[in-house]
Amino acid sequence: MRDSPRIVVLAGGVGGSRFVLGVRGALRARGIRDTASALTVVVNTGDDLWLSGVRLQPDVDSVTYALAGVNDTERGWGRQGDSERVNEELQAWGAGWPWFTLGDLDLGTHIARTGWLRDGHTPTQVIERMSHRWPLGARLLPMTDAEVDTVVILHDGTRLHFQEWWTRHRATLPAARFENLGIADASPAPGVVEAVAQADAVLLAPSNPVVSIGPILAVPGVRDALRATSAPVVGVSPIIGGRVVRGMADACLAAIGVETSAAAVADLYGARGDGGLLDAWLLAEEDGALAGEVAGFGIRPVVTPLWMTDAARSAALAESALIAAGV
Ligand code: FO1
Repeated sequence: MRDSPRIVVLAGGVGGSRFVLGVRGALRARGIRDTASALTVVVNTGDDLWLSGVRLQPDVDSVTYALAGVNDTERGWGRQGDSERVNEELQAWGAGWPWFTLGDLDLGTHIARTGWLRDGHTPTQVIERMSHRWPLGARLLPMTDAEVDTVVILHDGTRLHFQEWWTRHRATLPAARFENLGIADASPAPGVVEAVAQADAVLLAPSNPVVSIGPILAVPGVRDALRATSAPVVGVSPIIGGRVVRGMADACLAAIGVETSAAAVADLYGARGDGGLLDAWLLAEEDGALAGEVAGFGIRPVVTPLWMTDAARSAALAESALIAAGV
């Protein structure tokens, strides 16, 4: 293996951002300075949307802001210390969504992105351009350059944009299923398949398995790339002690008929030896009793602390994932 391992992380949302920070921290702790060459993050873009004329990429921005150290750590989204003057004006005009806040600094990001997209740049090129502003220490790739926004279909057939279901209704309307518009015709963004093929380890962040990791895996070609890579694929459970750590992943799991349990999510991803993806699965000490069940699926269980309550714990978790992957 090379001195500096090549790590690919599939990520989205707050859990994904914290984990990516942890991986960068673990690589730095190993003395790797050029973490941007070692760490590629494939980010979910299924949460993206058009609102008030601008393109939002919530998960791309969450990962970018977290790596740059400018994220709002309390809310979990947007910029630290942001104001909402433009948002108040938009509300006064009746533009946008009254339940969805666009911070002033955050809007700067959306306006810059939209301008470059309108100029003809692809999302991959825009993210590359945006990653020059701060030393992120990672290469960020969108899962696809296609727009594949998530739609939630309720039991009565009502269709809502994922962000309306998530932020307005706090995922309380029982969902029948999720659909990523046009995903069957999408292809992985340039560099995604190559990064997975050349990786020494592929890590699935403890992100929402249904609406964060699910859309990445649903881009035609991504699942095949994961199954074909010689790198071990290691996942981290987003469930601790039978509960979601943050967010409303339980509502998403319920919609697809999966129990909110660390073992059930491992089974959802499946064992590599059995047509699935995982070689190993990190589960919390609180869920240690499920290790036998996970092993029974043909996935190697690794019981380890999963709480990412600070940078040191996130880095320790990432280090455990790297060790589980044999790097
Ligand atoms: N989440 C909210 O709960 N309320 C909001 O008003 C809100 C605004 C928002 C603006 C930009 C952005 O990038 C994310 C924003 N989020 C907001 C977070 C987002 O809805 C979700 O948490 C993620 O998409 C799920 O990962």
